[in-house]
Amino acid sequence: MLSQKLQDALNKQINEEYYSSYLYTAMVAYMESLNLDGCAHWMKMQAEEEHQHAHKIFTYMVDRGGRVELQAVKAPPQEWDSPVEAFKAALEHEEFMTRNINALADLAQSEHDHATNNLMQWYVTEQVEEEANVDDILKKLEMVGGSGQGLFMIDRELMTRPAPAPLTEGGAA
Ligand code: OFO
Repeated sequence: MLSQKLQDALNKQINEEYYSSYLYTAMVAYMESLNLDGCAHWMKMQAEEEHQHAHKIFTYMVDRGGRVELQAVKAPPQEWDSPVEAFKAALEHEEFMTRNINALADLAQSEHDHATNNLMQWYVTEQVEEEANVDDILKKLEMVGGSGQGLFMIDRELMTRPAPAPLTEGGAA
């Protein structure tokens, strides 16, 4: 059985993952407003992946006999100064999410809840990828000065991001 403290922390993380999905969806709208179809596509795939992240914790809590309690998702920003600034905000957000996951793993370990710790280790690994993916795009955008033909090429490349593969439920990847 999940402790109340862990249950509250997992419910909060579900909310953060839904917020992530909402944030990236706001970035889809922003990129669409600039006619950057590839950037918009990449953000859309990211938003879908975040939805999966929320659902994975949801299913895990149900499996453990916990009670999922959905909270209000706050409104994301709507505008950024440039595509570079949007990807910078995405990277900062992923760093924030990594800190949340690490805190959850610490809590699970302090409670000797091995199953929750196991689930959190999946997210720890996932966060390495999340940060690296955004950082890679950000560096490329900065390399081309965030505009002109370079931006056009990167936008085309981002259009090739595949849809996220379905995750298995619960603790396994
Ligand atoms: Fe769920 O990893 Fe990004 O936020």
